[in-house]
Amino acid sequence: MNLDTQLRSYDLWKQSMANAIHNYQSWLDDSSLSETETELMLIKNLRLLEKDNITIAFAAEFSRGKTELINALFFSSAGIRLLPSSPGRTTMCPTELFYDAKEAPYLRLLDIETRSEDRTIDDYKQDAKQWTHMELDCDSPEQMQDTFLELLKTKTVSAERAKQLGLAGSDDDGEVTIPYWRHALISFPHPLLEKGLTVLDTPGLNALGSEPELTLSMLPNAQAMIFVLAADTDVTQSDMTMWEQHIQVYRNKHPHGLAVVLNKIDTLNDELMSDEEWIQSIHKQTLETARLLSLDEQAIFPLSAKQALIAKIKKDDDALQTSRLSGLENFLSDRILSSQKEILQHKVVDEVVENIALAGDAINSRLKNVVKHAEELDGICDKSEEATGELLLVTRKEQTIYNKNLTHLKTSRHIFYTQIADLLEAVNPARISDIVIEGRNQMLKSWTSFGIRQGMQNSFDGLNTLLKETLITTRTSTKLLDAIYKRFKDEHDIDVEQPAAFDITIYQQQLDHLLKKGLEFSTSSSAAMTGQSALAKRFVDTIGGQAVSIFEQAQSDVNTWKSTALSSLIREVNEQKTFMESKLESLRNVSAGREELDVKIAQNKQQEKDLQAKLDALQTILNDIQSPVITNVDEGLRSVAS
Ligand SMILES: Nc1nc2c(ncn2[C@@H]2O[C@H](COP(=O)(O)OP(=O)(O)OP(=O)(O)O)[C@@H](O)[C@H]2O)c(=O)[nH]1
Ligand SMILES: [Mg+2]
Repeated sequence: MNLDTQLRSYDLWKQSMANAIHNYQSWLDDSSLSETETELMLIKNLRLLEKDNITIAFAAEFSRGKTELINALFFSSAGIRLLPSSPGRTTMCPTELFYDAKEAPYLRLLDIETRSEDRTIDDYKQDAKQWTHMELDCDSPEQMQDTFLELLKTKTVSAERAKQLGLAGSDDDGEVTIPYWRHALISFPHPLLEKGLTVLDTPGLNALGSEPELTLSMLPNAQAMIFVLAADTDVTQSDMTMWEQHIQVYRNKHPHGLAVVLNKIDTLNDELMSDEEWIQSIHKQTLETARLLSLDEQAIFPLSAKQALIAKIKKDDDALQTSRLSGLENFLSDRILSSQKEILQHKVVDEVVENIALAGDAINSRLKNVVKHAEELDGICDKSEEATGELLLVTRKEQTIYNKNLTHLKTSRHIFYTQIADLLEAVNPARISDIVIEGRNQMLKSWTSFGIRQGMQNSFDGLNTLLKETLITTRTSTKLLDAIYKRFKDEHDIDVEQPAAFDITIYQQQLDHLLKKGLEFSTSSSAAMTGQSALAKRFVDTIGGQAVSIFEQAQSDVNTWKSTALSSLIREVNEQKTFMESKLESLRNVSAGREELDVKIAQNKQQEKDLQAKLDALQTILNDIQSPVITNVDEGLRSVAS
């Protein structure tokens, strides 16, 4: 399947999962089992599905053909070379291509001067007014082509100013050429972009070193990275630097997300060569590239982006085949989409399925009660009035004990909430911000890359100590919960699943990972950073911002724990309470006469049937979520449309 078909089927998969979640919401309402926490969790997951997008990033030294490859892969239908690609340095700023349904197609540009401000690019993205906005006329490829020339714009400034902006300039007092724009956003109604694909084009090594956000957040978060080398230059020293400093880090994080392209294989051919000789020379260079990067030969995609673009525009299938673009296309569709599916599976499906299991438990236990009561009612049929009276008495006694445990549950919940309040204070992002800012100020004082590393290490030690403090509170709370659950299980046979406790190790790992990334970056860019306070400052801010968001996540997880830790037990206990009351009522009625008893028995039968039907419906929803059936993409598209 090609990338287009795969993306469409991926989109259908997400839609059918969203449908199943909607069905589950209605089911919960019908079963009087909906709760705020569950409702919020489902809404969160629906949003994840809606917002999910796939980013494919292109990184390489300048002039390797990244932009040409993007044109060939995605934009040949325009019939022209849509994004500017030319010899020498071409793309001057990182460029994101995506589709924004809320507005007419546009190119938005962020001024390079914003680098002297403290705000991150992500922050600027929330504020459209800060960008220079240009409309794109999709009916006129020429107009778009013209507009995109902005991506190449540069300007001349003093070396001093370049330094202030954190851009590496020459050391003398002369003038330097710097990019005019810092970042570009292109919204364009292309079928793949409409399905949630984002393409990230980057300029060469210089830009990576000078825009920490690109290196530390945009590239690492991409689902696929395409590293481009060119056959006409072989693998140069700066290609190797890029590989070692940036691409390998990515590969460690996403072992299946990286593709290495050996572009411009057409340049290995000349008119005097036979096809066989040309194939041999491509093979030889592919092997050599694989050896230099210590990769398998299969991990390298030799191709010609230029030939592919021309062949696609001219609709020349033979030439397209010769360009070997399809190998890369297949890689993107197979690997990337399936690994993204796995991630969503993990994030959305697992959580919803776990919740469905809890709901199933609740209905099963209702069913168990109803069946038990049916037996009791049957038993009463043969019993004397005296025996019925006795049963009434026993049930009343049970009720008293039950109510006592209920009071106990309420007190325990109160204690648990107090402990949670402590925990929330310990991971309070505002407090973390203070630590991060303090660390940052310390680092600002000692502006050597050693100072930065030292300062970063100290701040992270501080953050880790905070996390360790939470460990004791978490343990005490878990013990308390265990005791409560055990009590209701032993004394009242209420056996509900206890939700997973807050686990701090996840955040410890994330902090460690962040620190490692930060240290790696500061080592690789130390030359660029020394004396460049603007760059160093932004780097520290990027790292600090990510540390704060780790704690934000921790806080939100503690809150989830707070609301889920006892909720299913309380729900179950309340159900039991209602059931006990209705049992008492039936017993009282039964003492009044035989007819009443028959009515009760019939009602009970009906209840049993209803509950069974609910369980069946739930099973269908579960199947739909776990393995939505999308047999044929086109059929699926039709059925979704209807
Ligand atoms: N012969 C040949 N030339 C190519 C091929 N792919 C790209 N080129 C040319 O190489 C030059 C550089 O291509 P770009 O796409 O601008 O390279 P880039 O990696 O985007 O470069 P920067 O934007 O500067 O980072 C252009 O003149 C392209 O036409 C190819 O497969 N074969
Ligand atoms: Mg380019």
